Amino acid sequence: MSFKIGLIGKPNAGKSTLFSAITATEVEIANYPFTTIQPNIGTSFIIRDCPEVLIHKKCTPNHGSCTNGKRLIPVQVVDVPGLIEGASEGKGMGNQFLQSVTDANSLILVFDAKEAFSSKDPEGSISNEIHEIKQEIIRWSSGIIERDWEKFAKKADSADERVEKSLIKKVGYLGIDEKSIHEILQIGSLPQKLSIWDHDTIVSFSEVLFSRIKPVIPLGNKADLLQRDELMTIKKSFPDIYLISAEYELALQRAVSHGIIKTRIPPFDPTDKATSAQREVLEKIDSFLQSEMISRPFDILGKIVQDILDLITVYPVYDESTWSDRNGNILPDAFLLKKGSTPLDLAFMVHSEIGEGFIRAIDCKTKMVIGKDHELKEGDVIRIISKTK
Ligand SMILES: Nc1nc2c(ncn2[C@@H]2O[C@H](COP(=O)(O)OP(=O)(O)OP(=O)(O)O)[C@@H](O)[C@H]2O)c(=O)[nH]1
Ligand SMILES: [Mg+2]
Repeated sequence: MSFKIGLIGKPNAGKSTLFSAITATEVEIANYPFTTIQPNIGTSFIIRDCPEVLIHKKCTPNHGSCTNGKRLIPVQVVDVPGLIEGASEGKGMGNQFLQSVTDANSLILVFDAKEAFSSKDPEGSISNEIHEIKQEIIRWSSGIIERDWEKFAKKADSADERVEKSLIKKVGYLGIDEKSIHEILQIGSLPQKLSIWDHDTIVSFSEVLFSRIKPVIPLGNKADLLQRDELMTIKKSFPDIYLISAEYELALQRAVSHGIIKTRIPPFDPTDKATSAQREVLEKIDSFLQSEMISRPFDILGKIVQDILDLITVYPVYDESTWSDRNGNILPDAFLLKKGSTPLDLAFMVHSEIGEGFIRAIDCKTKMVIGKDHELKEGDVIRIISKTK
């Protein structure tokens, strides 16, 4: 399963700059709104401790890479065109924006933290911006649900089926299941009879739906332009907001790709290629990153995957003693699975035939046989034994 993280926000917030920094893809970046017209799609990474260290061998990943026991596991990132109020009615890049939201598992809401301080009430301006963007998404999804609602609701109420099943026909495209719909109806105390739902009921439904299935993570960008006390103001009022400088992150990414530094992790040790001007910039970035208020994008992606999407990393292998596939590649694959997943879920993820022919699995760390209902955990190395060869 591939997980997609969408970068959303108002025009000029720095989404494409961040996208470029974390996917190492050059895209158009400019100081005017609506630079991005079509979504950019790229691959970024989350970093996990690789089980290779436990067997003292070097792994050979099919995707991503691994250095010194730190495995880079690919996740998809979408850079979405800037959003303005009225996008749900197709204004600005409305349609492209909202289509990308549908596909993403989680959304990073990028805002220009510097701009917030050009207003008299920075905190108010930040919470407004976050609220407005969330509302625009809700308006859009409510609009889709409301289309032909009367006809749909009448038919659903007269059919002999559970309300959850009927609603799946409306919102299933968002990747939600009946169980979650059931919970949403309970959380929102929404009526079971759909024909009595009015506009406000549909909006409430959309609100709970989105907060559950598309978590939005706010991220204040352009922190390099803020004073320390301004950074503190944001952190104090919004402890959950991450603060970054996409511009500095992109500079570091480019420095790595040009061989000026080896990694993006400070302290930087510039190579002979670095000019004195570049060394100066690197020093400035290094001291900026020292601040405990500043986050790094890869750490943020890691937290989203682990704490918000609740995913664990599991490594399927063919041979439980060498932890390799049939061709001798060590720990070739890393799969991201929902917490609570079982060896049977993993088997289906590897291949539907392997899932159908599932017999048992082996936990390669303990060499114990585990059944199809056993709960997998972070970093497990699993051999699946299936009728399918
Ligand atoms: N100082 C500073 N400038 C930044 C930062 N991130 C982006 N910028 C600048 O902000 C401007 C807009 O950046 P983009 O990445 O194109 O913004 P966007 O959100 O993709 O904009 P749209 O595609 O129009 O929605 C550019 O001039 C960037 O160089 C940052 O962290 N610090
Ligand atoms: Mg852009």
